[in-house]
Amino acid sequence: MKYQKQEIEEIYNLPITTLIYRAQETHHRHQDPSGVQTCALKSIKTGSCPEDCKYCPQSAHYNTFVESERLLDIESILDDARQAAREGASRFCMGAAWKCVPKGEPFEKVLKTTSEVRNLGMEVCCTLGSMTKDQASRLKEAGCTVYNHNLDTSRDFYGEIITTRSYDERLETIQNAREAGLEICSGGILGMGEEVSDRLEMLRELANMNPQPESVPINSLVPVEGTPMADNEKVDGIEFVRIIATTRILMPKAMVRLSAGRTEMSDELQTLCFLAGANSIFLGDRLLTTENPQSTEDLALLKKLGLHLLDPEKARTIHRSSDVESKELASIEA
Ligand code: SAM
Ligand code: DTB
Ligand code: SF4
Repeated sequence: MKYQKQEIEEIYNLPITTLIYRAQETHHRHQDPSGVQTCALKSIKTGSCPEDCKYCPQSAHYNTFVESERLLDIESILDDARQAAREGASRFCMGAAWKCVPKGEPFEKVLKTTSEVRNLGMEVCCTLGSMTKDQASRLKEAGCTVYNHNLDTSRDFYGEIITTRSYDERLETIQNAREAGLEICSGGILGMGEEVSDRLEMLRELANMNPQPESVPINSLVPVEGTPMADNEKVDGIEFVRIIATTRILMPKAMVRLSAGRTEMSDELQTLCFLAGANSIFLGDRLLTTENPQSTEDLALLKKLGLHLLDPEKARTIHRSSDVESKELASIEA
């Protein structure tokens, strides 16, 4: 059974009390409700990206503060991974500003880095652009757990923000990762000028995947000077919370990640997001190129809320199993 547009709209538009109640019910049934997954991010190859994603400071099409850097050495990435593990991160996510995963030496280096990070005991996530099934299999063999590749928005709105890569190419990379046995991390960005209906359409695409993505990052646009989205208006906080709750209800077993944009959110808004079913954050003072809250502040907030850090194994056993029955569960809960 696939989700239809109308039923998703009905969930999203519920009175907020009922919406959050339903999201909490789902959250308590399928997740450790007091656990929060913490992921660290590292840009291993920065800037000069040939893609024209209008939100992105790393695109070569726009003149931004980002200084390009070649693929980093394994040792310097490992230093950051060790630091992330010490700070309490359960997953280390490596991002590269590539159109697609390269062949030859750079890819061999990524594979070696992946194995070494895995040996530190953290889950490894990679986000390296488009990827063939063969490359996906090699990443999996090297110890990569998850591949992040976002849909970003609805199919209709997508053409307004990216022209150099198609929506179908994105779906193909996700499929390649899935067939190679990698878990899928896929979500999007709010605040790019899209309508609420585009956000819901993106959630429909994600929720109708079988199996559903194991992680769904919901980013709030970080407007960066020099990109065409530098002056975009901030997303309404309540609309953001509604999307988090809808994501939780539609994808009960996924880790719903409160991703970019948290530096602009109050503790209270983030708390509302946790109440609405978010259970994962990026930990560390930097995302890829932009700022994230200090980890000390984040850990203090989690402590104040009585939430604990999920260890990697626990997070995995909870969200790992097949999602075929998710829709049935969502209907039962209605
Ligand atoms: N190049 C790879 C790709 O596009 O898949 C991996 C890195 S890319 C930076 C990963 C994701 O970061 C994008 O898909 C987008 O959702 C998010 N992102 C990039 N710039 C952002 C911004 N300014 N605000 C919020 N999210 C952003
Ligand atoms: C995701 O959805 N958000 C992260 C991660 N996946 C790779 C990236 C956010 C990037 C924000 C802009 C920057 O720091 O460059
Ligand atoms: Fe390149 Fe990824 Fe940024 Fe798009 S989002 S410009 S693909 S780094």
